[in-house]
Amino acid sequence: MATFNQTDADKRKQISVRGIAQVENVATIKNTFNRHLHYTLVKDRNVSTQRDYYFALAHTVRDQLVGRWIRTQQHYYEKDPKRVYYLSLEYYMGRTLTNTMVNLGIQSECDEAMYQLGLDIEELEDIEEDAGLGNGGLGRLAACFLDSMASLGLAAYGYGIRYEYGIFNQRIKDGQQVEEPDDWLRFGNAWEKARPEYMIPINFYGKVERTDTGRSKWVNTQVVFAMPYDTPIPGYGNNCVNTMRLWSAKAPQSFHLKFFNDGDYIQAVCDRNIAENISRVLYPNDNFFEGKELRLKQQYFMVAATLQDIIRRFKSSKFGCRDPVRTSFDTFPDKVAIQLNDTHPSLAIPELMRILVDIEGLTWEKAWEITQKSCAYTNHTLLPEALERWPVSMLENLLPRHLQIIYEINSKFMEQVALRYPGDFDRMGRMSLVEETPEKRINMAHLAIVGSHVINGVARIHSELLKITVFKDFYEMFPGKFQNKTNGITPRRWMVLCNPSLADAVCEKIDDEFITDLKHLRKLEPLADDMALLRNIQKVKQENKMKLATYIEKTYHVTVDPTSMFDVQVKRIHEYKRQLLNCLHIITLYNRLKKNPNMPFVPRTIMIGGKAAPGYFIAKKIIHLINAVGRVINNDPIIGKKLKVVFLENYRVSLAEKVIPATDLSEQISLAGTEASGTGNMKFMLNGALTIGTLDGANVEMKEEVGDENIFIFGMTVDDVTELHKKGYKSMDYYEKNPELKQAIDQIKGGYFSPWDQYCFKDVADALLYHDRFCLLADYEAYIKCQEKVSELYKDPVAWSRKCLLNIAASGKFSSDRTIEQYAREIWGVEPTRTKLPAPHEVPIIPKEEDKKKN
Ligand code: D6G
Repeated sequence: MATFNQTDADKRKQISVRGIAQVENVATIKNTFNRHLHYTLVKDRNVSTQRDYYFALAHTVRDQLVGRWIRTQQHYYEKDPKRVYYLSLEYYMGRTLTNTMVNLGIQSECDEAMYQLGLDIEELEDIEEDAGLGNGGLGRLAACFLDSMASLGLAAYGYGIRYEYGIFNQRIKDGQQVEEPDDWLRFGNAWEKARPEYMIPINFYGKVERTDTGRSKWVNTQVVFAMPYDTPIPGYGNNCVNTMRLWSAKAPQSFHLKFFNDGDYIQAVCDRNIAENISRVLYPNDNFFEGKELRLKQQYFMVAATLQDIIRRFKSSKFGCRDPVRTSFDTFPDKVAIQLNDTHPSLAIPELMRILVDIEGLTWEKAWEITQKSCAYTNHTLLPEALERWPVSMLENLLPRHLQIIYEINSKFMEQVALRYPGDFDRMGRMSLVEETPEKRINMAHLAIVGSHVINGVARIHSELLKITVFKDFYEMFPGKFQNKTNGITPRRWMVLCNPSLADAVCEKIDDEFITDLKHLRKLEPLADDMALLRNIQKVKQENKMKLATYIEKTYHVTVDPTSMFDVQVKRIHEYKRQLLNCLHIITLYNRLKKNPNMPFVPRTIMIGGKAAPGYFIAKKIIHLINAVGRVINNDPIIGKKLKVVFLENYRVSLAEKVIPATDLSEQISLAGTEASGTGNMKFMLNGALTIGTLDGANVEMKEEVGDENIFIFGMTVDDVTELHKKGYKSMDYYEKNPELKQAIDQIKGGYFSPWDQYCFKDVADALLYHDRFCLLADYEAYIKCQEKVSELYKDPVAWSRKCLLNIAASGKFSSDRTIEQYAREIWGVEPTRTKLPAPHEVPIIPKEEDKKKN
């Protein structure tokens, strides 16, 4: 139990962001908390655990959401605005408690209430399991977008899957990754509301028949039910609460009826699991396509349930049609925008066609116009191994009617291509939705492009590359369809929540407008020489570093020096992200120190964290190598405190919230042209870290915003990479020319870091020497030199923190509010209202009948 100490007193002084706790509200929160402990948790304080307290607080905070949630939905029903539907197979939400308190503006009240009850709110917050329903950037982006859509007052919905197991927990055993199941629902989930009354049937398998009227009918299907679970998504300070609706698979009563009838009751009940496996587990791949049938089932399951729900809401909405029930689909694209987060939900296109043509009886042409106008597709990667191509045989078996529809879409599209480019059969082959070799497959990106009115990339360089590489032919044919929407992050979670002291320091100088309009951070720019502000920013960083150092000591039993430079690379482990390049730098520093122990050296703590897909052999080897290198360096008395290497086990949203505010140097070192945007880069910038990076993804725009002199850019550009490949890239040449590089690779290859097995990392070294797909060796020298400049600057704390401040000041563009405003205006055709709804205790939203009469 917490006692009052100096830190608590300090926290209480920080009132600019958190506000001043109202005495009446604190009393109400305490009462509600005690009521939930008693009635919901059925505990008294003699037997309550910290987890019970967490749940009591979660329910107390949730109570504050309910009225706002219902009223927001009533408001949408009354006003009937165009609805925005974000379809995503991933939502990497992390924790909900603190975010809800921040967005409702009740953090100081809850703080005070817990304090008065003798509880430490931070300890309770740390008990919440992350909702890890995503792999990395793509899933976290969806989560940031939900926050922004609610904060901008858009009538928006996130639709996805309620995976029973999210992204695995990563344990490091003997330096290697071991995956453990993420049983995140084990203790229950205070934030979701199951809605069994709205279950929806979903069909699989079966065959297609023709009816007398010439319509197609999908028959003899196997049915699985989709059960919705709703999670509230509160906007920041506007009393809007949107819905994230996640579907869970439920076997129908009749599942395997044959077995029931045959008397094998037990087997029949056990087999219900087969149907319910659809929503069991998140596929743990980032930027990689794994063509498994269960994954295809997940995609269709999500899309089919969602579209039924969208159409149900469209038909029952108030305006747009004279009939009490909307019967015409003409207004559908004016009332519905469907955003596809990558191709994962691209079956929405044939599914919407099936519903409109086979069920609603529209003509193909009308249905196609509606589908195209309603759908838009976001591309997230250029890596060929990530592009989804489903085998035709698999679609034919699981979704026979959809395959027919895809063929029909393709044949009409090929006619269009032939008309536009007569005789250009190569082009037709390249643009076809159907790939013929080596196996017949459907190219889902082509389907998504053809079925959408807008296609967007996620950073300027990425959107430009799409137009001249993978989607070149499509861009030539439909130049007007291609847009850019540079990614963003929500400043609520990524500053106010994770770095409240920094938010306070900023507030003190420029007020709190930046929280809802991040461009206001520019007002800090003229204060770059305000020594008091610089000192304050330094102090905040130092405190965050000390806090992280304590966490690292406690969690990994590694002692780090909080005055050393915290150099951090956290993201999924992938060859293109080049964690190995970072590793080569570490080894180089180590070798230099060993050779010359008394050389002047800027101490560094280098932290690397991230999960590898369980089936990604080299990525797992890279984790092993980082840990092996760390073991040698951290235990070498000659190195001492100068250099430490920490692998941050089980990197996830809640760990990011601890690490990012404590970082000095952010590593964004992917090969130019491979990282579509990155969003981690933006989080670090917003929290006052300096970036070392390549001209890749959003780094390009970060450089533009902050100025060349305030970011460490190194290495090849996209054009340099193209040139190099044209010339014929041989990594061996670089190895032979650079003695430090040669030494590092020889050590990896020869077992220097793996005394237990000389050949342990031979594969890794050979990959670099013989198939260095991401040109690490070509960028090595530039990277090392750039790192030297970083160290040089770190010696001058004032110059360093001045640049930190300028980075914070220039990070406004990277708010997901800006991104969402652009999606809203330029793709969805809706105006972000930023309306503030009245709070439940204020006037009613819907006038009661008698009030209406009075007016
Ligand atoms: C609110 C008000 C109610 C409306 C409902 C819509 O509860 O009148 O019917 O929202 O819910 P959805 O149809 O948007 O799921």
